Amino acid sequence: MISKKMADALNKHMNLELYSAHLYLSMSSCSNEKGLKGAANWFMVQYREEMIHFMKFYTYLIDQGINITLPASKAVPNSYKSLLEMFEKTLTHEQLITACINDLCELAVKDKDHASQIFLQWFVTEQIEEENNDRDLIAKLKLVGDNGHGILMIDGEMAQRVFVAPPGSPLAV
Ligand code: OFO
Repeated sequence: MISKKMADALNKHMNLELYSAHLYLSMSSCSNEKGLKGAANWFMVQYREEMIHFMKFYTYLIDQGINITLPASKAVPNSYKSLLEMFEKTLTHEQLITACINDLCELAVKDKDHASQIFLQWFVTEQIEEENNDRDLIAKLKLVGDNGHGILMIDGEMAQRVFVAPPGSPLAV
């Protein structure tokens, strides 16, 4: 059993994970429009990862006997001037997610809610990787600047990204 305050906070964050999924699906579409098929693949994989994050929160809340609420989704941007801008926005968004996860962890500690503390640990670790991936790509994109050949090389690397569902993760598209 978890407190109402904890359930509400987890439910709110669950919806933010769904927003993340929509944000990256839109970035996939924008990359495609720019002819960057590798980046489109990278963001599609990211979208699928975010759906797993969303489903992890959903399943945890359901397993705790909570009836979840899904408010109307907020519209996501669908226009970016460059791939660098997309990754700068991605890093900023992931830093927000990290801060929210940290707040949830603090609430779980205050509540002496050991189950939620354990549940949230996976996300604490995941956020290190998420931010690090974005920083790496920003650094590479800054190195090549406006050089089309360089951008296409990075796009080629991004085409290699493959979606791998974490073991035991709930079903997601
Ligand atoms: Fe991108 O980690 Fe979930 O939101």
